[in-house]
Amino acid sequence: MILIGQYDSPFVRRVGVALTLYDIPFEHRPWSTFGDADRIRPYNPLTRVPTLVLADGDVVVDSHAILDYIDGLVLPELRMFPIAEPARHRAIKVAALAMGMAEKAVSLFYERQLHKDVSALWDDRCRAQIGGVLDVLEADRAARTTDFWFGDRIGHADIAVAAALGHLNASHAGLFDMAAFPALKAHAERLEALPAFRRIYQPFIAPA
Ligand SMILES: N[C@@H](CCC(=O)N[C@@H](CS)C(=O)NCC(=O)O)C(=O)O
Repeated sequence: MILIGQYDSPFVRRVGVALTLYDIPFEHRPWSTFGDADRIRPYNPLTRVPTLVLADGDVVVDSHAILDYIDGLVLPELRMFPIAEPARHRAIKVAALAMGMAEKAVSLFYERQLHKDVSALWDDRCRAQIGGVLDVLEADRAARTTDFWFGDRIGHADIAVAAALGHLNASHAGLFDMAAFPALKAHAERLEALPAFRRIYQPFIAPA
């Protein structure tokens, strides 16, 4: 299978890290959604990443859908979203909040980068949404004592939070002071030190 997209995208990175942790071989095409849009479009008319091209030519888009697909390739006991409820929806909620926050960070970046006149309304709204998620995730993580969010085994929720924080702090350096979110900071540092995170990494490059 082929994973399209650059690892400075938290959505692409969470997929690359999951494939790596699952030991699923894949090829990587680090194509930019702007500079390489013509290469991405034949696979995904949205020209968004991550885009996963399967061996039979089928294409899966959107990181959550891609993780759903690749989870089906591994033994149930190895899957990084729990299968049983209520653990499953709790983990999916943390991952969805983290990825939603990342979407707002991307949106804020595009607003500031691509518009000559930045909308103060949109800018404020994105910052409030990101800050709100940081507060909720910080409180949740601070109440837990385990190495990972839901115990001693890494899961998609852990990866989503760390990937989102890495992207937020790289694309909006200094916008949020991570000293105010010590549990999330420690969580991200623990994850970033893992070999899979070190391997699936790319410094942030502004879209052009
Ligand atoms: N919900 C999507 C979000 C993906 C996304 O926003 N990717 C960005 C890159 S960080 C992108 O493709 N942006 C180009 C665009 O939206 O036109 C997912 O989880 O995969």
